[in-house]
Amino acid sequence: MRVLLVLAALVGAAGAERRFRGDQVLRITARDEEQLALLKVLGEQDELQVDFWRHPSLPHHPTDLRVPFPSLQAVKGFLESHSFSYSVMIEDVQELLDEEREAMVRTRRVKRSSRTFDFGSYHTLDEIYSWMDTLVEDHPGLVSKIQIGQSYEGRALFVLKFSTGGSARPAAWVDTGIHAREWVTQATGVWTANKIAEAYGQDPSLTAILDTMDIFLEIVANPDGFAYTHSANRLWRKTRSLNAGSPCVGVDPNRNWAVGFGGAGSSGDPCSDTFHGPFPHSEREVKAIVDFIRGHGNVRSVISIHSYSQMLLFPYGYTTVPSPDHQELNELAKKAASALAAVYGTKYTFGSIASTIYPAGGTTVDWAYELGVKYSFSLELRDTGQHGFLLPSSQILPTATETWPALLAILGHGLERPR
Ligand code: 0X9
Ligand code: ZN
Repeated sequence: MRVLLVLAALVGAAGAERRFRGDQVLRITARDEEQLALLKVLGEQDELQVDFWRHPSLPHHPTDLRVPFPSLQAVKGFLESHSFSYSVMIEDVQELLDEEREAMVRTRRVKRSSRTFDFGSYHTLDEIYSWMDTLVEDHPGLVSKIQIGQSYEGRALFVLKFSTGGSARPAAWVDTGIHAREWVTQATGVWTANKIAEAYGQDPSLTAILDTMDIFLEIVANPDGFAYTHSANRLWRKTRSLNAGSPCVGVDPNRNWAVGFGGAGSSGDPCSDTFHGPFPHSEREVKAIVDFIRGHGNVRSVISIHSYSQMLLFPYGYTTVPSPDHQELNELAKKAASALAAVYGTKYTFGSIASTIYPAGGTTVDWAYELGVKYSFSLELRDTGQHGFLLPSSQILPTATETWPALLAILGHGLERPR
């Protein structure tokens, strides 16, 4: 009975929430450039309202596309008439959303006190922000919270600082959740923050890292978008800034950086999910990170965490030309990916962004690399598309656990080498 009441209250409160009943995610494989071009055209048909979960890249690489129920017939007809090969990855998006919501309701019911936190379930922004305070209280000599700015809608942009002292130490920057809907990343950020706090003095590699450098971790890099995924549209990706002259909201915070801005894989259309924004660093959420990293002056590695696809990526994203450090970054990525695979056998591919996933101008890691942060990496966490952005919460702990040794490999490497 109580479960029913809680559910009814939630459904009632979520009156404005967007539903995805009957929407499907299709996996499409283009066999040549001509078919790739057709997929891009499909994405530009405003009336179809399709949503790329994985953008078209190269022939024989998969493209994942969420198709709203009312557009299914038209899209499938289009694919069949051009003899594409495709399969249905997710039969009904709403079913996964319902399961996710029920799991969150169940966790709330068993939650015993404000000091217990379930790392294996998804949480709201308020829950994450208040958990951050308890982490700081529990580890006062190691963890502090700083505010690096404010979001478009006025939310605080909080960063956890892990430091064992010293002055002007080199640092590592890690962000999760810059794309709002990539929920396993914020959850991994929370788990990782807790792990850092608990592993110091216990785990020799983390201890060596923190004895020499500080770690800055921004768990919810896009709080407006994240709040919106909870209240209105679970599949929201962008920021929530208003666009002058357009009814469409938001900028893609992973196309808004100054390097390769406006180039390949980004869009000038405010209605697009890859809209680069009116000018570089137009988004407060992006500008805050830019100012912080520049102001710090001694950031050695940047790790920007996304989902999904199981990839470990490095510059460049804006061009397929290899970066001057390609060889070293590739070696390090290989080492990190095998450390990750050693935990549960999860396979990650690695390489430059442009040649591994697809060209993308204006991304975080290209900007950081061009600033002089040699060890700039981006992860795409689980899975490879079975659930995509709607990864069941039962996979949070294994995802975070296997990612940890990969993070240590990258952070430890940055440590050993002079700039
Ligand atoms: O399109 C993107 O921004 C990334 N894929 S995602 O599904 N997370 O949106 C790919 C771009 C390069 N990857 C990263 N920088 N992580
Ligand atoms: Zn992303």
